[in-house]
Amino acid sequence: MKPCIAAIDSLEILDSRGNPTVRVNVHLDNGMVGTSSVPSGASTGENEAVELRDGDPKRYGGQGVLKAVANVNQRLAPLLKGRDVRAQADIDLAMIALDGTDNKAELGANAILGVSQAVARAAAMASDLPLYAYLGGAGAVHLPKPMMNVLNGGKHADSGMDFQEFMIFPVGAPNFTEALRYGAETFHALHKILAKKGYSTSVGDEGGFAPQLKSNDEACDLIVEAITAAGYRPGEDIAIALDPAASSFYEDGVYRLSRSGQGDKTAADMVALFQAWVDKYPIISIEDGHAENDWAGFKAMTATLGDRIQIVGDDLLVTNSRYIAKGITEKACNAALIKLNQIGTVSETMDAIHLCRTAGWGYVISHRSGETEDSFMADFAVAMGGGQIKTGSACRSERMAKYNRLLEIERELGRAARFGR
Ligand code: 2PG
Ligand code: MG
Repeated sequence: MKPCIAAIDSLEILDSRGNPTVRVNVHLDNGMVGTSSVPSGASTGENEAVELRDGDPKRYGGQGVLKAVANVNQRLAPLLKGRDVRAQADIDLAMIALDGTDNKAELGANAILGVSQAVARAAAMASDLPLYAYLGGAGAVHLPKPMMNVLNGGKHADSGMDFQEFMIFPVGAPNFTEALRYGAETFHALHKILAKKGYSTSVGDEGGFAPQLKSNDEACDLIVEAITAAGYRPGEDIAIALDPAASSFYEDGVYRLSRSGQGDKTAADMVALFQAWVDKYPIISIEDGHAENDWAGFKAMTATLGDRIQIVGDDLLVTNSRYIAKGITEKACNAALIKLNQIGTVSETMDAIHLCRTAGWGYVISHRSGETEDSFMADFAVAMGGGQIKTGSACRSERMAKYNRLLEIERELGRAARFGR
C-alpha cells in the first residue's frame, strides 16, 4: 500500500533567538508522523525566498508567523492530502505552483519548506530508512567536514569584529567524530586564551565567542594560537574558514570596516586584504568576501585567489540554481553555500547541489543564525554526499543537535562511513 498523506498541521514555535518560526507535522494514513522546523537568518540575501512574517506589531514585534502557519493548515494541507508522501519532487512542484510567485512570497518559504522537510521525514519513516539513506540512497555514506564558527561578529554578535564568522576547519581529521573533537578542543583552548587576555567569553548567535577584539586580524591570531594550544598543527590538522558576510558592512559602494577601525575599502582593497591574510594565515575558504551585488568584486577575488582557496557564494547565490548557473559562467566563485530556507524546498536544494557538483564546485550545507533543535540538515548533508557543513561552534544545543546527529550517523554507518571528499 502506498504511504499517503492523511493530514498536515503546523504551529508557531520559537527559534534559538526567541523569534517565532514554523513547525510542521505530516501525518500519514498508516499513523506515522514526520515533523520538521524551519530556521531563520539575520544576514539574509536580498534574493532569498520570502520568509512570511505577520507584521502585527502587537505580537512578537511583528515577527509572528501565524499567516505562514495558516497557509500550511488551510492551503497546503488540502493540496497535498491523499498524495503518495514519497513523491517529493512532485509535492514540491505542486506547492511552488500553488504559490505562483518566483520567490514564494504568496505562501511563504517558511510554510513551504516546513512541509517539504516534514514530507521527507514522513517518507523516510514510511520507507523504514534513516532520513539520510532515504534521501541519498545506498551511496549516502560520506560525512561532511565541519566548519565550526568559534568567533562571532557582524550581525551575529555585538563584538569588535566586522567580519561575521571565523571558523575552524579540521581538515586533517580522519573521520567526523575526530574532526568534532579537534574542533571542540580548540574551542575550549580559545576560551582559556580569551579569559587569560581579559576578553569576554560570552557567545554570539552561533555559539562562537564574541569578544571586543582590537582588529579582524587579532581574531585570526587568536585562532592560530588556540589551534596550537590544543595540540594541533595550524593548516595541517585545522585550517581557518571565514564568512565576512560583506553585504552587512557594504554601504554606498564601499566596505566599511568601522568596528575594527580598519576604515573604508574598495572591492580591490578587500581582495588585497584577503590575499595578505591567505599568505599569513592558514585560511582555505572565504565566503561572501564581497557584497551580494558586487559580482565584479567576487570575480576579481576568484581570479586572484580561486586557485589557492575556496571562494564561497552565499548571499550572492542564495541556493538558487539560476544564480549558481550565473556564478559558474562568470567564474564568480568556486563553491556555493547551501541553505534549504534560502530557496524553500528540498528538491530545489538538491537541484542546486547537483549543479555545483556538475561544475566541479564545492558546496557547504549551512545552518541559519536562528536555528531550532531540528537536525534535518545533518541527514541532508550525508544524503548529498558529504561535502562540507557549517553549523556553529561547539556549544548551544541547536548547533550541537546537528553535530550530534552526524556522530550518530557515522556510528550507524560503521565501516561503510567515509569522510569528506
Ligand atoms: C551566513 C548565515 C549562517 P544568517 O551568513 O552564512 O551562518 O548567517 O543565517 O544570519 O544569514
Ligand atoms: Mg554567509
